[in-house]
Amino acid sequence: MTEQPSLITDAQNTWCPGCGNFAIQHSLKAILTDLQGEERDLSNVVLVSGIGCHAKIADYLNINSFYSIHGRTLPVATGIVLANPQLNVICCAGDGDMYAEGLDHLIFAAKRDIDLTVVVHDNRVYGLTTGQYTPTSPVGFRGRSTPSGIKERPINPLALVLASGGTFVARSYTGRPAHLKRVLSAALSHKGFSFVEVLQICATYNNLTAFYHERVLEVQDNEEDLNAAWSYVNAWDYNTDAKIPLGIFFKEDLPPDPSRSGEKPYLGGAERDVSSAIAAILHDRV
Ligand SMILES: Cc1ncc(C[n+]2csc(CCOP(=O)(O)OP(=O)(O)O)c2C)c(N)n1
Ligand code: SF4
Ligand SMILES: [Mg+2]
Repeated sequence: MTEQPSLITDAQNTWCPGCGNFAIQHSLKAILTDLQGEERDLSNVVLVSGIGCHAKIADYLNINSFYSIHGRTLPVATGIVLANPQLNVICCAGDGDMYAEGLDHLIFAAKRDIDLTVVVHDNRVYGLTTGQYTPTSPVGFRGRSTPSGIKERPINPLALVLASGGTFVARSYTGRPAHLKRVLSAALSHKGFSFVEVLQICATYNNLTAFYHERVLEVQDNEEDLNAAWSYVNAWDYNTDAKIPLGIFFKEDLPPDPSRSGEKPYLGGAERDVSSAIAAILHDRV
């Protein structure tokens, strides 16, 4: 076997001890190591990160990466997929990143079944900016900007993605590394839009380790049964004390279309006419 470069860079790691980002980094590294073992060309893998603690993964994993801006992983990743459909694109985004600033992009990427993988590091807090609430923080969450506790109810991101037409919808947890690796690996193999919500421990501003350990429950994977998918997704609303299912809740392989033969629908054929592609996307949005 050819000698492969290390998958971890020399950059100094500044995540706090106990941070769940380490588990996501190690799971991705383990998957990439397996790919190296199969002599797969990792130059076809691109990681796009947002801004936040999670985003430093782009500095720490030694693969092609694009450190984007807050809430804009998906526009960048979509552009990369359109420009070169052969690439395997992974978006590592924060919950603030994806569910607040970037929410509309998530809905449209799912709707369009863009062929990429979204991994949300959902620590249910703005970690980098020292502990403000996010769309998935529970009622009563006390953060730096809300010392009396928030009154808003959280959103359920899995329900949102399922309703938007996501063809691979899953949840895992940084406290279950084997499960995390399996689910991320399945997401990366999916042809189409794959979405993995990862419940991630923030050791400093929102340490929910005990809460999750008591409640998470690995369930059987479900493929095309939409009713089963809805019952998994609705079992926990990000606010109650219910059991929290982990697993692949929905997977559907859409019939072959141009995007699955190496040509993306917006490119309108074999020619990669980027200006027509952009015009087509804009037309679709208005
Ligand atoms: C458009 C924009 N708004 C706000 C910020 C400031 N900002 C940087 S990181 C961050 C929070 C990140 O939270 P999250 O996405 O949950 O990532 P985490 O740090 O928790 O991994 C904010 C609000 C910014 N950089 N850009
Ligand atoms: S603040 Fe939280 S999310 Fe950020 S590095 Fe520390 S433990 Fe991790
Ligand atoms: Mg966060």
